[in-house]
Amino acid sequence: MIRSKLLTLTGGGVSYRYIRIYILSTDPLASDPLCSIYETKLYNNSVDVTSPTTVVSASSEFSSTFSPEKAIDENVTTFWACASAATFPMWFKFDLLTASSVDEISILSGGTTTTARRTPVEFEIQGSNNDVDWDVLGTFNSPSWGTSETRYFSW
Ligand SMILES: [Ca+2]
Repeated sequence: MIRSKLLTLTGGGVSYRYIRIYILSTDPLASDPLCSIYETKLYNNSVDVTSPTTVVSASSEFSSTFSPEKAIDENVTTFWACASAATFPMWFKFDLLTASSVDEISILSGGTTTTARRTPVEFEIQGSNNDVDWDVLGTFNSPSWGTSETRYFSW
C-alpha cells in the first residue's frame, strides 16, 4: 500500500536510462515493411525529455534513409521503418544517457493509409538501467490509427 502511494506521488517512481517500445504487432493489413514510427517523444510530467540528439536504436532498419533517428528528428515526413521481412517482436529504444523519470510517450503515425497501418498497435513500454534487464512499465493496445495521428500513452 505504501509502495503504490509512492509510485503515484512521483509519477512513475523509478528512473530509467533506457526506455524502449517493445512492439508486438501493427495493423493486420500492414504490408512489408511491417512497422514504422514517424515521430516519438518521451515525457515526464508533460515535459519533453527527448531531443533530436537523443540516442536511439532499433531492432532493425529498412535502410539508412529510415534509421531510428528519423523518428526523433522533429520532421513529420521522415520516419524509422523496420527491415523488409522483419518479424515481431521488434523494438525501438531510447538511451537517455542518465537515469530519468519518464511517464508518457507520444507516437505519430504515417501520413497515408498504407504507412499509418505500420504504426505499433500492441506494444509494451519497458525500462532498463543496464540495457539487459527490462521492466514492463505499461502494456498498450492501440488499433485503428488514423493518418498523421499523434497518440499519447502514459503509465
Ligand atoms: Ca521524423
